[in-house]
Amino acid sequence: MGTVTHAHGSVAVGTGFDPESVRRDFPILKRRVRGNPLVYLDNAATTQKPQPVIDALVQYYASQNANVHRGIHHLSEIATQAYEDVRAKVQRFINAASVREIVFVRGATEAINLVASSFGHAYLNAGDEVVITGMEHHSNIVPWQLACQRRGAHLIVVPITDSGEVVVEEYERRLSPRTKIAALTHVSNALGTVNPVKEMVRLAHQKGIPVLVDGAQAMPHLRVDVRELGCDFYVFSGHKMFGPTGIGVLYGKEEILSAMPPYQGGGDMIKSVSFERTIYHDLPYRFEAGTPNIADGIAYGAALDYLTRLDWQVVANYERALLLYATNAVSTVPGLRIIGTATEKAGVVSFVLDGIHPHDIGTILDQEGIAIRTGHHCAQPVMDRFGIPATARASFAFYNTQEEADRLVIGIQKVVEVFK
Ligand code: 7TS
Repeated sequence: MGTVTHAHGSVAVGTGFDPESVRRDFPILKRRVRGNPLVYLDNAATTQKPQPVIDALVQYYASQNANVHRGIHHLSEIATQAYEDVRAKVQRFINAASVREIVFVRGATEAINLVASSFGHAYLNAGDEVVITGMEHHSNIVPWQLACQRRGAHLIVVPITDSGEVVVEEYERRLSPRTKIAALTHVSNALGTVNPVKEMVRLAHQKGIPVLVDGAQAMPHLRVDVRELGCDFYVFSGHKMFGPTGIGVLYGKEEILSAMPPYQGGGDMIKSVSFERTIYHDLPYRFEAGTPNIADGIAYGAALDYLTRLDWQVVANYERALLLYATNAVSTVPGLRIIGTATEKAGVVSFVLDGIHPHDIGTILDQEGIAIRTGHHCAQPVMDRFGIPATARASFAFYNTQEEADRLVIGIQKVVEVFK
């Protein structure tokens, strides 16, 4: 015990990325948990925040706070400008065609609910179908179930393989003349699988079917170009990409968004209101009723700036090498089985240990200061598919290190020892 028996190779040196160069930007990574240096491997749940994001939040409240889109006073102008600047940053970050295509929401969950509700209301009818995959997060299942129930439509699920992949032909076969939309995760939070969404979008479009891509787990790991993917909607959460909680994005092609009815009614989403008739605002404001999350939106801009400053190719190579290293390292533990062995993966090592409940793994690792998530990861159908109630999931970000992967392995070895 206490040693890592697999062969060492330096992940950082091999890729030219020094995680220490970013770790110092994330104050929380310096803290100790239960007497040990924190090993934060729950990045798929939420990522940690770099100092510029924290500073932006404080600065906003200390010197800029005002409501947006309404005041003619100085502070309101500053806040509005700062908030709208972030919309333009998001547009550039994902290469959207226009700021009108960037709708601010609370997160991926709200974005999907918005589309399921509004698009569903406009286009779903009795007998229609919505196609999803067998590896969706509950956020990309339940809103569609609700929409289908309301409209008498059906949810069609593309099965996944033992390695946790979608067979593209199986997907294609389920796209029918009744399919009104396909909603697909880019990266699975429970398995780490990266889906070939560009090809899946192309196949759907061949049949005239629009596609929503759930990018919640892709944005922290991949550089996404929505126009290259060609998808109609792309959704993500700021807090999973080093920004604050409570802010996220719905990207939607202007053509399709402008034909959708409002989701919520209220201030800011209208041009004029009378008791007889309300004229809705232009995009994107039509989908942003009420005072938005101004502070977190502005701080999210600092997260985008931070990510923009990184050499993404170098970071991606490092993350890939670290994931491979961690996968090989944990695989050396006797009785450990990895759930999700797709060829293309990002960020996630999900596993089970013979005869040991994942919650016990998580509890013992926590004693060592190692934070992982255990449970069904809001993807219960994935657990059912693999015939297990839960997994232990270590999820990585670019600030994680080879040493942390080693500590994870030592921790898991300890778990095995305890349960011997
Ligand atoms: N879609 C995917 C693929 C996700 O992984 C998550 C959150 C969501 C949508 C919802 O994001 P939210 O920000 O609106 O909550 N996934 C996880 C997870 O894996 N552990 O905690 C939350």
